[in-house]
Parts: sequence; C-alpha cells; structure tokens
Amino acid sequence: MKLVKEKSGANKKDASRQTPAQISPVFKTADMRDMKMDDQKQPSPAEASKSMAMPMTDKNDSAETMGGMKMDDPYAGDALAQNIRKAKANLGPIKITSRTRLPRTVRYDLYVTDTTVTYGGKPKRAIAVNGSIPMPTLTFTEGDTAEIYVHNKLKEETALHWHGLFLPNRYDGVPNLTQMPIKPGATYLYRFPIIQHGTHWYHSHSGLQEQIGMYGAFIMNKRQEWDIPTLPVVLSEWTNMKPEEVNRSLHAATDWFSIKKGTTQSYAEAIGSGNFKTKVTNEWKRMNAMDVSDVYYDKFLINGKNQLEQPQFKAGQKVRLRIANGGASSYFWLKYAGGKMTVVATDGNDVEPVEVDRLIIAVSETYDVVVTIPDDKSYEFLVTPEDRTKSASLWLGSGQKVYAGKMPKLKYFAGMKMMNDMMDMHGNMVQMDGMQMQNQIMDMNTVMYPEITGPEKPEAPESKTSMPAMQMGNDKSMSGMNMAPESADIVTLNYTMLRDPNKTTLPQGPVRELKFDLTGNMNRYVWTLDNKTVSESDKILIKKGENLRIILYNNSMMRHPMHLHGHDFRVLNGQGDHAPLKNVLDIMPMERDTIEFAATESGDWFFHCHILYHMMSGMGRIFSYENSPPNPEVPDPKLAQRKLFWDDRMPHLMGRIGLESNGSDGQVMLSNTRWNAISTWHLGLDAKMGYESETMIGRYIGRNQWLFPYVGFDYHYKQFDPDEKNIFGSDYRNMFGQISNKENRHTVVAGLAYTLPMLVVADARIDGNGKLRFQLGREDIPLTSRLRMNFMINTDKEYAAGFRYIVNKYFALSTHYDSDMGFGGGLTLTY
Ligand SMILES: [Cu+2]
Repeated sequence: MKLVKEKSGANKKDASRQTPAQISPVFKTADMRDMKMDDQKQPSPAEASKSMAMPMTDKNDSAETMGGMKMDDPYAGDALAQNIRKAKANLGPIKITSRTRLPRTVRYDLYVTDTTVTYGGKPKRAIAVNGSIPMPTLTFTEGDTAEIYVHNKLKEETALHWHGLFLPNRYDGVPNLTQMPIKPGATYLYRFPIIQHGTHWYHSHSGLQEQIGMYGAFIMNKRQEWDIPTLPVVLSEWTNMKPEEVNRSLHAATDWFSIKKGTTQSYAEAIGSGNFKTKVTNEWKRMNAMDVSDVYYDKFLINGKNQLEQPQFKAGQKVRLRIANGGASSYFWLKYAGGKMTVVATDGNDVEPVEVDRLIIAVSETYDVVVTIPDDKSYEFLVTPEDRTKSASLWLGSGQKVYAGKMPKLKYFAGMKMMNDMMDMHGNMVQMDGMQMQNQIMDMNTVMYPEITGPEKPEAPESKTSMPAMQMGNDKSMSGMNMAPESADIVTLNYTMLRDPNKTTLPQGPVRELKFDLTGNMNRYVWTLDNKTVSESDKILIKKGENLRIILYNNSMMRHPMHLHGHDFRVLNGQGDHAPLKNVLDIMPMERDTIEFAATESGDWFFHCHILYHMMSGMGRIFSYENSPPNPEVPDPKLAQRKLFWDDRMPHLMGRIGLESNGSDGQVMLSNTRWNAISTWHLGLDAKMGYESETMIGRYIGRNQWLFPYVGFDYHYKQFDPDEKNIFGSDYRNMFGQISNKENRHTVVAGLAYTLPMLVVADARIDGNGKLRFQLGREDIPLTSRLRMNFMINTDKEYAAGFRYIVNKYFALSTHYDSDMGFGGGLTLTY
C-alpha cells in the first residue's frame, strides 16, 4: 500500500492530544470556532427537517485516483459497490440533527459495588456500577470533556479502560501499565477531551472483573448526528462459575466445559457417526477435541437481559443499534427477523453502508447496524454465541412475535476433519496456496455450519482432500471454490466489505514493519505472540511520527480479536485509500492480515487479544513510545511492571486424587506458562502394596510444549515378597536387569518426558543409583462423553489401567488395576 502525502481525514486524532489541564484553554478557542460554525449551521426548522443524503457519502470521491488508477466510479461493477448502492437506496434520506449546545464538561460518578445476580439461576457474586449491569451508558458529544469519577466500593482493586478512545495515555485505564490500580475505598478521576465520535464501550481492565459485570456502552455523538431512534446494545455472557475458577479450569485442561456443551467428540461419538478415522487422525496429530470457544456459559445477555423487549418501535421505523460485544470470551452471530441489517459503522468509525443477512461480532468489537421494523409486530434480533449452545433475543416492536430462526448446531466432526487437514505433524498450520486467507474472506468454520454446508452426515469419502464448501462472503473472485447452493443466499459480513467513506491514508512518515505470529498451546492453555507472553518479551519501542505496519499471521486453531489501545488502525482489505479504521481485528486461523497506524501519541499502549483468558495467559505486547515523559500515575514503574507480569506468570494449582478400595493414587500440580511442579503418589493399603511418591519440577520446551525435561525425587517403600509375580515375573529386577530397589528407594531423578502422537507421554529417566526407567502412559482417553480411560506401563515391570466416569466438575466414579496395588474402585476428585 502506497502512502499518500496529503494529510487526509484519516487520522481523526491528528490534533495532538494533551492533558486536560493543557487542553482547556486550547479547547476554548476551538469551542468558539465550533460555536460559530454551529451558529452558521444552526438550521432553520425547515432546514433541520430537510432530509440529507447519507452524511457519510463524499461525492467528491468518485473521481479520485484509486491505487494509481483514474476511475469514474471507484467500485464500478463490483459486488460490494452494488451492495453499497442498494443499502444507501434502502436507507433512503435520513434526517440529521445538529448539536447546538456548546461543548461542555460532562461529569459522571460511577460507584463500583459488589452485587448478587441470578442470571444463571443461582445467586452469584457480580460487580455493578451505580447498581447496574451492564455499567451505565455514558454519552458525550464530540468536543465535550469527560470527567468520570470512579468510586471503588469493592474490597479489591479496580480500574476502567475506555475501549477505542483516543486519550492521554495516563487515562487509558490499564492497571500497572498506565496507572496504578484504584484501591478499595478510593476515588479516581479520569478526565479527558472527547475528540472523536461513534459507538465504543468501557470495561474493567483489572483481573477478571470484566467477566462479572464491568462492561458498558460509551457513546460519543457527532455534532451532526442521524435523527433516528438509537439503542445501545451491550452483549455479554454469564457463568455461574467464578471467573478465577474458569481461568484455572482452562489451564487445568479438564474437559468439563466440553461435557457441558456436549462437544467432547469422544471415541464412541466418533464411531457412532462414522468419524473414527477422523478422531484417530486428530489424536495422532496430538490435538484434543476442537471447539470454537473455550468456556461454557449459563446465560447470554443483551443489556443485562436474556430477553429484552423494546415494544416502542412502530411499523416503518428505522432503528440504529449501537452494538458492543462486552463478552469476555464469546463471539456472537447477529441475525434479524425483519429483513436485512445495514452495517453503517464498526469500532466507532463510519463505513459505507452494506446490507447483510448476518454478521459475527468479535469479542470487544462494535458495530452500528440499522434495521427496519417492517410491520406492527415484534421482530427478533437474535444473538447467538459462536458455539451456538444458547442464545439471547432483543425484540423490536410490539405484537405478534416474528422469529429470526435458531442457528443449527455445529458439525464438530466436520470441524475436526478440517483441523486435521489444516495441521501438520509439527503443530503448524498448513499454508494453503491460492486461498485468500485474510480479512475473514474464507471462514474455515463454514464446514461446521449446517445452514451453509448441509446437515451432518456420515463421512463423505470425496471430501478427503478437497476443502468442503466454504462461504466466501460475497466475494465472487473465489467462485472457483465449490459453494453450496444455500451459501449464495446468505450474505455474511466480512472485513473486505468494510469501506471508509473518507480517505484514511496515513500522514507521511517512515514506515516500520512488524510481524507477529499468533501462537498457542491448547493442551496447556498458553497463548502467545511468537511463542512469547507479555512477561517474556520486551516492550516494543516505537517512535512518534513513524507509521507502523503490522502483519499478523494466525498460526493457532482459534480466532483472536486483537485490540490496540489508544489508536485506530487501517485494515488493509483491498479498499485502497478507503481502508476501514478499526481498533479490533478479528483474525481467523491461518489468516495473514495487515494493519497500519500512525504513531501519534506517547506512553505505553497495550496490544492484546481481547479474549479475557487469552490476554491473562499473556497474549499481547506493549507498544512503548520512545522518550515519553514519565507517567505521573505510575510512580514506581518497576513495581508496576512486576505486578503486570504476574498476570501471565501466575501458577495454577490442579490436582486429581483417587480414593479407591486398594488405596490412593493421585497427583497435584502447580504450573504456569513453562514450568510445572508435580507430585504423584500411590499409597497402597499396606506395606505389601507399597507406598511411593515422585516429585518433579521441569520446564516445557518449544511452542507445542511436547518436551518436558525435569528433575525430582523418588521415594518407594514396598515390603519385599519373594513369591510375588506379575505378568512380567518378579519385579525384583527391572527389564534392564538392574535391581529395582523397591523396598527402600529414596533417590534423586532426572528425566525427559515427551508427548507422542496419540497424546501418549513417553518418559525416560535415570535415578541417583544409575537405574533407568522408561515409561509410556496416557490420561484422559475420551471413550464416551463422560467416560475416560488411562494406562501406564514401564520398565520397572509396573503397569496400571483405569476408568473414570465423570459425574460433575469435581467428582468421578473410578476404578483401576495396578500391578502393585491390584484392583480397586471408588471415587476420584478432580480439582
Ligand atoms: Cu485470543
């Protein structure tokens, strides 16, 4: 992309940002100018009601050069152009109203308190602001100054981040980065000028508070705004589990969430649906069951309600929905029962209107969508999480209910098959030549959508190598692909359909290119950029005045909504000078996307995945402006950094304790991104059965974390019985002829564990007496959705196998046979 010299309307924040103290006098003159303009523009009543064409349309654009080519119509003949024309025609003339009042300081007082909610059917702790979940909608007009007093009435620290806002770095609200956390009982003032407009939102950036209520709409009106009914729509999700427990469970890699969702993809389910080979291939490639989202939720919410009624709208009315996805980890499909939805803005920035049947809104994105109420009925605006487990509905209008149509369940084995094709044996995504893996053009998950690719059926032999039908949005250039007939009818929004009505070229400056691979390890829930967490990487120094171009490649199996604080970036999507401006980029698996922005600020700005649990595991970077003045909000930057880094360094405790008729087997682990401390034990009922424990600490190596060198200590005590034999004979000597020394072994050990295909862990070690041991084992083989099998065998002539039937998150019925302890049955506790 060539940079254009002129300073175009792109960088709305070109006007340098100052602290409010500095800005007040400057703003006064600006206010005067504004006022004058307002006075001049002060519409007569006739004028005010005079219809205006789309304010976003810049008529002069049509003769501009596009990518060096002179064109009369920049998008003649193109499907997108047709869509835009139609959308504009259908929107028709929209009245605008001008803000006549002077810009002013708008004050809000936010009281953050503990509360109890019953969203999931049980009373649970949540956090409310001014008694409300979501937090109250904060409304401003461009030119105002925001004065927001946060009164922390919690027993814990907090901080609020103003998502998508251009503001002085010290008010960005990232605790331990741009400010110190607001202490319990303290009041904190955020004061910044409103220098932009559009639909934004705000949320806690402190710990996991965002999951339990701390999200709300932040609306900045233009000084000339559309005069149609407008509704802030904040989407979110609720879990009855404490967010800390959600986070720990994800790291413990229990598959409890899959069981709750019905997506275990067990062997029985695979065989029953003719997908045995797919399942084996999946495990051969060392993957666990696949899913489009990590967490099971009990309820999905629109403005804090599962069913939200808005009966005031009448036939023929247009409504502007200002939608913000305030969910912690859920993407949402949006569908409307009353016809097409017209997308008019994203992340607070206008786009040329386009009509779609549905769109997916990534975590933390915003979209402005105009819908029409066709008749005096109640039309469903359906919000469905990406995993389609449940939904929430907004009802527009009154009268007979018109449903949008539930989204059918995902075809998980089709998804698993696709993943198998996409993943090589080294855990890398296979590069697909000739496929446009960018800007959401090709949604690989389409193979899982029955509404596009047809209902689930047994393994189709012909789809072995060719990609099944995909939906390509309305990009006809992909017509070579095998498209299912239904897909042509459903227009799904993708990023190539977003076009800014104005030029968004960056101001002139040196261009610096940065590249990041989005990386992750599903099995240990480690999420990184270039296989490094925030705490494992240095801040990325950037210079004021340069233009940064960032190329992102998603080499993980999940999509990630990458968010940049304090700046809008251009998404290079083929729209040339009119590339859309966003602050969140959803990037699908295998995609390579390019964004660029002008470095116009100072201070430290977070760039991170907005899936809360990915962010907390370290998926981000800090962009730091060189030679920034010290931030007065962070008096001790070293201490602040230590606290910030703790988020992804924090170890998680997990354990499994078997209490069976032949004794107790179990293990506890304390592990973080790379390190793992494990203690395992086998305690027989008597000395003949033996007592043994092994305690190890080690570090996982490599991005896939298949290799685990460790050191530790082994204690064995077993009364020797010369007559005892197992299937290998006496275990007095091991298979290498070395004396096992089981009656009294306490020695140091050093070893290497490695995860093999089929997720079998091979473990070779040597102890302080020179004795070798080689062991193979696997936990958690999913036989049915709740039945798990495990086995172990080693050269000490020990072996074991067992079954667990998972009753709930913490309890399982279990039985196992062990060469030392024999048969047993009982309970297994999982933590
Ligand atoms: Cu992510």
